[in-house]
Amino acid sequence: MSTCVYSIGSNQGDRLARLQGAVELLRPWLVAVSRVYQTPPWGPVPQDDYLNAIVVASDRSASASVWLDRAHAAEQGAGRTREVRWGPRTLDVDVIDVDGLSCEDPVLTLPHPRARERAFVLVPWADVQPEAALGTRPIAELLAELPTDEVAAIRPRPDLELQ
Ligand code: A4P
Ligand code: MG
Repeated sequence: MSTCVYSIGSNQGDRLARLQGAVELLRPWLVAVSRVYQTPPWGPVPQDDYLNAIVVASDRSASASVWLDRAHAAEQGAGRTREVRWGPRTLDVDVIDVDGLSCEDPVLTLPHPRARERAFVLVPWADVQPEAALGTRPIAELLAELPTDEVAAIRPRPDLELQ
């Protein structure tokens, strides 16, 4: 069995519908979906707030590259075009972790190299897998090391729910 943790994010158009579209594409393998959070944009590009969530998926036989293909298929389904790195997007689907594998390949780097410093990944992940680890570090420890204002800025949106 292979288990993949995805971070999904959107800050263009109908953001909740974009996230729901990713959940639909991943539904055959769906294990858990976090709450929806509104998050300030991370990175150097000024842009609107994101909605972010975490999706956990399992498949008897998927390899890590199959999980990446599914991420790209979900992005394409949302009509995503690749423009500015870290810029606004209809849908971003990042592979955060696959079975604790470690891989430096630029096509698929595992675990996701920036996940440990991103409250918008760690906060929703802790919703669904509070005992999870990223590499050798429990995510609860990584979260405790992030600046408290960055963690506090990840706001649950109980009015928005992924089905
Ligand atoms: N790639 C390598 N490893 C991975 C991985 N673990 N998961 C490769 C996904 N992709 C991986 O990604 C560039 C290349 O990375 C791909 O060809 C893939 O093979 P991309 O999606 O084409 O480009 P990108 O998303 O613009 O760049 P990057 O570096 O992936 O950006 P991020 O890290 O995805 O950041 N702020 C908030 N609040 N919420 C967000 O969701 N997202 C971003 C995007 C910026 N700021 C954000 C958010
Ligand atoms: Mg990405």
